[in-house]
Amino acid sequence: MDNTEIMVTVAGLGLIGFVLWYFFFSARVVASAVVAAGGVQQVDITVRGGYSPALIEVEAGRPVQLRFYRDEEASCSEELLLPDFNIRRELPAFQTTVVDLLPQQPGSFEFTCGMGMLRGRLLVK
Ligand SMILES: [Cu+2]
Repeated sequence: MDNTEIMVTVAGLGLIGFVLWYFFFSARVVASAVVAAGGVQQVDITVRGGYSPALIEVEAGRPVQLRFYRDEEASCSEELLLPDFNIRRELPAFQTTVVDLLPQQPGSFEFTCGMGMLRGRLLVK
């Protein structure tokens, strides 16, 4: 191998490493619910230009309480939709809005802002 080949190989390995790192760490952004008294699965979500965390893992058959704190006034995030649960909710700025639901079935359920621009996902196991 000459120097160019070595450089290309190193760059390629670096890129692969980066992709693996990215997926590994994105996977870790999945938040599992904290099970509070009464078996309610609570998750705190910050809303600011997106949902953080955007991937939330919960267990089926147990009540879920999503606590959205909207940390901005940007109008994009003022409405929250969880179509699979028929939920449409206003999120007042700088307040926590509690959304209760009971996922009966395992699955992957999207939640979005009113325009479908901000996206998050509830993974029910
Ligand atoms: Cu929006």
